[in-house]
Amino acid sequence: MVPSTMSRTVVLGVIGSDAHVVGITILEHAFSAAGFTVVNLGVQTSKEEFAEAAVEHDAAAVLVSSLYGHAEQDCQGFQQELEDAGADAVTYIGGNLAVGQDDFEQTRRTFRELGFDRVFDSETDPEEAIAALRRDLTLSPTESERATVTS
Ligand code: B12
Repeated sequence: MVPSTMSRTVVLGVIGSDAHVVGITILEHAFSAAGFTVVNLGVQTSKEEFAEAAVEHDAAAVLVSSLYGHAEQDCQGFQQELEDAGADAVTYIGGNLAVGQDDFEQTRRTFRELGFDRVFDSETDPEEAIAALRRDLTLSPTESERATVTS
């Protein structure tokens, strides 16, 4: 979904009972340095908290992180939650999204079916996600970002 406003706010958090904090800390710094306003909800964030924050901050994007292998269960109904709250945001998910993650294309399909606009693996450079978001929000990419989007 492409948001109607030109907000540059992104809501970021780790979903479910997951306590891995390092990845979102890096993402917070990278998106802030790229000119986005980042609302970092931290670890162990519920679907409801993502939805409430997206509405409260008029977020252009919601970035969900999951490392511990339970993302598929944690994200059931995620898009519905955002919709019910009235959020209008691009949604990305990234991290270690499945146990083992042998076939990432299958993992990507699973999360696309759950409604996420883009799905990133744990090897993703934050710059790639930033370049993708600039494209999705039709913000001008920097020169070095132009060729980096593969997700
Ligand atoms: C440190 C660590 C821990 C620490 C976490 C400390 C903390 N508070 O952060 C502790 C010891 C607590 C821990 C616990 C557990 N862990 Co742990 N942990 C790790 C470890 C070694 C490093 C994670 C890390 O910090 N990486 C560094 C950061 C920079 O990278 P990152 O997190 O991957 O994030 C980057 C990318 O993934 C990506 N990214 C992440 N999210 C998003 C989102 C978007 C939108 C985008 C675009 C990109 C993106 O960008 C980030 C920045 O570059 C990994 C193994 C590994 N090498 O990844 C296992 C790992 C994640 N843990 C794992 C497991 C299983 C657990 C436990 C369940 C173990 C247990 N049985 O108790 C528990 C879960 C506890 C909980 N409730 O969360 C597994 C997950 C397996 C899976 N998914 O298949 C891993 C992969 C280890 C393994 N090989 O088995 N863990």
